[in-house]
Amino acid sequence: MLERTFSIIKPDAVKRNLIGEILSRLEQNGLKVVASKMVFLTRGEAEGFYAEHEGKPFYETLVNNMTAGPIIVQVLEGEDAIAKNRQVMGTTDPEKADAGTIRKDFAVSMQQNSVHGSDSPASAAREISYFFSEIEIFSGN
Ligand code: RTP
Ligand code: MG
Repeated sequence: MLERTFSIIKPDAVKRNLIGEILSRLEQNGLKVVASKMVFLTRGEAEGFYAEHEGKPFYETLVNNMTAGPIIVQVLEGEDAIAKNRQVMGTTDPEKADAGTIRKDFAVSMQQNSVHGSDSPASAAREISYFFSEIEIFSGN
């Protein structure tokens, strides 16, 4: 099924000049960028984006890391884009990630794990609309 997912290239990756490397992995796996911009999240924006994790032990560090520098937010489109993106990303903990995944090859740690990807159709819809309006998304381009 042709699907959209939401993706972030996180501050640790932007800082280390890895935008192109990461985009290549996504594109080579059939994910197409249909919306993209660079933003620098405020604390409030990062807290709102990660509201589902509020109260968890890693929440503060997560918000700190996500506001440590600019990020690329993007909408990816493709066949089974949500699952495909998470497969290309690899598991949250880079040490446990499969060989050839973005996190295995580029992540620094579980907290600085280079990318984000929506985990369900409902999160994809919420996360896309957190950053983009429909007229900024060029589906099927
Ligand atoms: P993401 O949302 O970033 O795509 O990653 P995910 O689904 O693999 O992980 P999730 O459980 O949604 O957690 C969001 C981000 O919080 C950090 N985290 N740290 N135990 C920990 O130290 C821990 N657990 C999660 C990670 O940076 C993760 O990407
Ligand atoms: Mg998640």
